[in-house]
Amino acid sequence: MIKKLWEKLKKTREKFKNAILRITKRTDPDAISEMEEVLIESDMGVKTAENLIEKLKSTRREDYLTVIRKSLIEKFSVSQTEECLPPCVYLFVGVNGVGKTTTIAKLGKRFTKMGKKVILAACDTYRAGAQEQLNIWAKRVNADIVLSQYGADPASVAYDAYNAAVNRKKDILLIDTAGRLHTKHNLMEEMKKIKRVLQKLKPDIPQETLLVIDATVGQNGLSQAVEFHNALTLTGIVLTKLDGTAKGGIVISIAEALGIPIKFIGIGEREDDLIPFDPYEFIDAIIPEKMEV
Ligand SMILES: Nc1nc2c(ncn2[C@@H]2O[C@H](COP(=O)(O)OP(=O)(O)OP(=O)(O)O)[C@@H](O)[C@H]2O)c(=O)[nH]1
Ligand SMILES: [Mg+2]
Repeated sequence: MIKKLWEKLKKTREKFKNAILRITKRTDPDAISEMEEVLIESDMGVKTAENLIEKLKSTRREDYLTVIRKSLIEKFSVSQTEECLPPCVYLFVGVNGVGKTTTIAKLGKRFTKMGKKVILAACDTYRAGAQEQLNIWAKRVNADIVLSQYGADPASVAYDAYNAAVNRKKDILLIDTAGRLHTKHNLMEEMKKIKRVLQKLKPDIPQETLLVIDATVGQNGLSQAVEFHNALTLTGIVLTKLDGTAKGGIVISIAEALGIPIKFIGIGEREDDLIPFDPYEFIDAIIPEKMEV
């Protein structure tokens, strides 16, 4: 797993590596401002980059790497996975195309491999093909599914799915939702309604409300996170498409700005390309202790 993370985060790592190696070897005053630029470009956020640079100004060059790694790791809040009485409900939200449905498939596979009984709820009744897409994944990852008609009320599909999960004695219910409606306002209202309806069934569900963000959009992901968090009180973030981007620093930006734990990261399109987020592993993969390696 860690080897895979290392491979997939190559682009972000290369970016940091070039900057850090450059700056540690130079003594001219421009080196540090160049470093700041690279940190900002990696999408870790202007504030984080500035704070880090301030720290570096009073740090010996040979200690740069240690200081950078330590300060970044400190940004992450630790996520505790609480035990829940089955069926545990995960609601996935996010704008269109970020990877919600794929993440559900990947997570479904993780859980079925752990011996859990998984059921999916196809609450995207909006986008053409969404029902069929989730149905194909359900078969592939060995999960049960509750499908619906296009145009149906997603909240009532979620309601039915929870009841099905209880009746069929499932351990985990993963709820897929639409990414685009006529307006952003409609999307938020629809997500809030799903949550309200579930909470009427049982006040402590969904146990997880996870926002899926596409890492390649960089700082835009941060504004999405703020908006969704205000509307839905998120419990975590899934950051997808970290493979193929040098913008891996967005993880740090989000963790710092919102204090919401990053729960999983997506590093590819296949079923196994989802990893539970571990701040230490992540920092090791983007800013390793030994840069020359
Ligand atoms: N490279 C890469 N591609 C991903 C990852 N996760 C999802 N994708 C791809 O992103 C595209 C969109 O994924 P979906 O899961 O359909 O996204 P969605 O959020 O459900 O989209 P809507 O239902 O239209 O809102 C697909 O082509 C996926 O294969 C990832 O971690 N890495
Ligand atoms: Mg989808």
